[in-house]
Amino acid sequence: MPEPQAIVFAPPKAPVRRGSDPKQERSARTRQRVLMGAAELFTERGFRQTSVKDVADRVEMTKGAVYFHYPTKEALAVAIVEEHYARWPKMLDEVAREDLGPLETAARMLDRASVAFQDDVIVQAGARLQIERPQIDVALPTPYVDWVSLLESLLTSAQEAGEVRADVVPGHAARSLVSAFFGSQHVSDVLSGRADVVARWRDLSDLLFRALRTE
Ligand code: LUB
Repeated sequence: MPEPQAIVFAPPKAPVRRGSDPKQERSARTRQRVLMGAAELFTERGFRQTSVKDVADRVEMTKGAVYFHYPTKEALAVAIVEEHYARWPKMLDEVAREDLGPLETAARMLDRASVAFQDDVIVQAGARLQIERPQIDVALPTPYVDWVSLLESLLTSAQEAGEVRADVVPGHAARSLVSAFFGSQHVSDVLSGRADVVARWRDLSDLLFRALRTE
């Protein structure tokens, strides 16, 4: 597959080198446990309806232990949104190894994203926190733009390879795919708690990619 013009997701962060220090490993595990507990609560109740005490109770720790790892509730939100975004370059690395064409890579990435929205509480919480951005007094990364850039890059490569209709504007089509995906997963969340998010995205994806492909 021709390399996408630019891998626009930030490169995946190097995995934390697990030193032999058991204390450091225990602290990392505790930090992750707190993050997952907060992600569950942010997904279930939202940022404003979740207190640090709620997080401490969910993970059966003291508030002090939570504050040791995350000094504020906003710091928890930032960490979760960053973890949400960190999922995508890792996913792209895995999908790129399947050596699909650029158009199939785009489709596969979105399919995999729908599975992440079904199963991954960090992705679910990241999406809800981004919707609640106006209520969170901390700078959060701008959503959607990295996905639009990646899909534009893949659709441009696909068009150059003759896989996408010549009259398609890759940047516009990329924005439409991200908007369609976000809407599809949101409707599934509201109507079914995302129980049907993968199937419903597949329906919409089939329609959209059929419209993009050259005959
Ligand atoms: C994804 C959201 C929600 C885009 O990573 C992101 O930019 C996203 C931000 O909350 O959906 C999925 C194509």
